[in-house]
Amino acid sequence: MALETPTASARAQCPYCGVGCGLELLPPKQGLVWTARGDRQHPSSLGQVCVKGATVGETLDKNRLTQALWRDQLDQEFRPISWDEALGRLGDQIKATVAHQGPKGLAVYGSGQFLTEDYYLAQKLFKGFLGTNNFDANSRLCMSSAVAGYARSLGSDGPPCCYDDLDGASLVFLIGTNTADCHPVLWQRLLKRKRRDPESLRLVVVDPRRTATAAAADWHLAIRPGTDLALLHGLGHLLKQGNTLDLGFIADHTEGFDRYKELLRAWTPQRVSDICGIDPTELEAVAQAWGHSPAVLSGWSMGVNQSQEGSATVSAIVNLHLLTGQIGRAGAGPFSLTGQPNAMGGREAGGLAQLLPGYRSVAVADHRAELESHWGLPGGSIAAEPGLDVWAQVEAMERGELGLWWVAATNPLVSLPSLDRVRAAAQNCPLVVLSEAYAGTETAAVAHLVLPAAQWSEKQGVMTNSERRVTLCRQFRPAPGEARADWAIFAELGRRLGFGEAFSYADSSEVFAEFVALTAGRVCDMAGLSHQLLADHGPQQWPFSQGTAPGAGTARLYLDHCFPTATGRALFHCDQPFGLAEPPCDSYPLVLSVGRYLGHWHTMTRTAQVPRLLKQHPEALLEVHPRDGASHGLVDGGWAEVRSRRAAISARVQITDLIRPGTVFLPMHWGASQPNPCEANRLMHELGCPHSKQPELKAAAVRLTPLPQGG
Ligand SMILES: Nc1nc2c(c(=O)[nH]1)N[C@H]1C(S)=C(S)[C@@H](COP(=O)(O)OP(=O)(O)OC[C@H]3O[C@@H](n4cnc5c(=O)[nH]c(N)nc54)[C@H](O)[C@@H]3O)O[C@H]1N2
Ligand SMILES: Nc1nc2c(c(=O)[nH]1)N[C@H]1C(S)=C(S)[C@@H](COP(=O)(O)OP(=O)(O)OC[C@H]3O[C@@H](n4cnc5c(=O)[nH]c(N)nc54)[C@H](O)[C@@H]3O)O[C@H]1N2
Ligand code: SF4
Ligand SMILES: [Mo]
Repeated sequence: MALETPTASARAQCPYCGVGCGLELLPPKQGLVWTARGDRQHPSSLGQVCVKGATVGETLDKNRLTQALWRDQLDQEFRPISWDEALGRLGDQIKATVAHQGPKGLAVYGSGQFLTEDYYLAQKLFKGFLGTNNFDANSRLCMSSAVAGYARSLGSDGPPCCYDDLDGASLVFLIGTNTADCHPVLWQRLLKRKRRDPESLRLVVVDPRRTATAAAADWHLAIRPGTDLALLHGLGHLLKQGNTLDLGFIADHTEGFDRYKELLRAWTPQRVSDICGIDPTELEAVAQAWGHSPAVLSGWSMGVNQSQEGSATVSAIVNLHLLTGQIGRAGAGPFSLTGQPNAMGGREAGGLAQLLPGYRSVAVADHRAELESHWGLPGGSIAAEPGLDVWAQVEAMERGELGLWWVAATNPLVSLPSLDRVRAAAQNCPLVVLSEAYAGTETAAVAHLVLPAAQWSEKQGVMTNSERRVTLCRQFRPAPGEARADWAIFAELGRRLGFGEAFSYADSSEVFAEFVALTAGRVCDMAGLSHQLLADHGPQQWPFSQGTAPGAGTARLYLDHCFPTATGRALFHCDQPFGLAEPPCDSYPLVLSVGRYLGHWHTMTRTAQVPRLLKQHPEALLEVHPRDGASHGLVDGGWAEVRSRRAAISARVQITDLIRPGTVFLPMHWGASQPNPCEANRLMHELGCPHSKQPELKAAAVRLTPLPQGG
């Protein structure tokens, strides 16, 4: 079904953060620039947008890649080549690698900025037809701990809550999220309510920095980085002591309470306060508020997920909801705030190395068999072992074990930790391919072959936002030059490799139809959705099984308190905190945390095209507490060398009491190709959560030295 290209205005989900606001795009009056405004018909955002969504039209045309580029050696200049030559070279390398090393010599690193159709075809081609599970995505750096935490506590991935819960909650517990800057439209919704009726909503924020989010909270718990798990156990201890448990819910719908009760015993307020570096009375006040609130909603993001205790911390959040029966009803539940616009769709389509489409797992024989049958493949085609997660891909390149590293819709030479190691590893891979929309990214510097990608607005497909709402993103502009949609690139390659029929699609709506059929009966059932239905009736929330009426999707999961575990009960988890992977020490006495600014998006390929956003945040600033500033001889506006065990960079200093003493902060945005680079991730390490394999991107031990003006 080919939908007509809109000529007047078009509707789509915003291509930035996981709030997934609806945008209405208005055609250019003069020149090329489409303007974006909030789509009042979109149920997730009701016409609201933030500065990034509102300026996205300005990012679409500048600095684009329009042709495939090739070079034999990394020290040569790129030369333009045809698609025919590009796909020929790629196909040859795939065949040669499979012949010499087997399919495990291939690895793909994709992104939560893919459309669901892009994701799905990559799984079909690599996990299905080529027989390697080495497809991972930047969600490994982002939502992987939420995925693992939900699965181990509730039996499946899938955020159970929805945005209307922000209106129904009486306590909102935000931990490791700077919602004001990173999920601005959700934040404005919450803030409006708080201002209108302050008594109706209590707000807790747990963050080592007094962010704009923390500044509006009733209680800001400025804990030491990496002590969230102790804090949550301490809250559990006090909830139990205060007799504010829901014993009926615990008895009927959970398992493991006795062990958890034992664990909580040791987490006394004094012990927790000593570990977290907060006052015990604050902890008590928050526990009181949680225990006596009719509806508690918790929200979290990277301050929780990017930790070696990421999955354990997610489970500890869920523990508190189980303890108090605050799940599976309006206004309540553990709600992970998704980072990227379609990281949710990626999980649905199986876009991590251990997953298969439809919330399936490569390790489960029945799941593999279901996929093999759907794809018309012989039994045993899909490998039974999880593929290489992205850091394992880097290590495999270091050992010379990969013949192809294909990076698509992500910029790992800015966003992965330990960048010097990543660069050297990539230089050790015979073919690095980059599918990218913009010219001159940091990752292009290690690529032999660059494929020009059509981006959002230039291709049609769906995205799923944090509240499980699926929006059709229409194509409303032509792709520049020879740029092609990612799904179309995977399909064409599949045909060239001889898998003809299985990769022949008239358009992306056929790809979507094939994918949703696979979700029937799964937690993420979308079998009733199609491009046509989404075009006719607007965005819909899953589960949305075959035959569901438009608008009758599912706002909240687990209303029956029956969880998708073996016993139907949710599980208490008892993880002991063990702190940061790289704790501060005499040589590296400070903890560096790396995160985001309101006006920039990740590696700035898009937001650096918008003058207003560059003006808002012209450079990276190293936030330092006045006490640490004084003890290191640093002044506001001066320069510092920031050194970790891996590298040293220079940064301009901002002295501020908004950060906890002992902690310093840098934004992640300014990579090596920016005019004023500040490569924070050269300093970071790759150690991460044993369950989710998510690196601890929020903390590395560093020391500071003043530098002469100008760095
Ligand atoms: N403006 C903007 N918005 C974005 C993005 C963007 O690039 N720019 N990216 C999107 C994506 S992909 C993501 S993943 C989200 C990220 O959204 P957030 O997670 O909200 O953003 P971050 O700034 O990475 O980190 C959040 C906070 O974690 C705190 N933190 C650090 N260490 C700890 C800790 O040990 N414990 C606790 N409790 N907190 C800690 C930091 O001080 C920081 O304020 O944002 C999305 N939205
Ligand atoms: N220290 C530290 N490191 C971090 C984080 C942190 O908080 N601290 N956050 C981590 C997190 S949560 C995330 S999500 C990552 C984000 O890190 P990245 O994924 O590296 O960041 P982006 O700049 O969003 O990269 C997306 C790339 O895809 C391109 N692109 C856009 N649309 C398309 C398309 O349709 N097709 C193709 N082929 N390309 C396209 C863009 O131009 C851009 O270069 O960073 C991670 N790294
Ligand atoms: S809040 Fe997120 S989804 Fe909404 S307009 Fe801003 S960046 Fe886009
Ligand atoms: Mo993210």
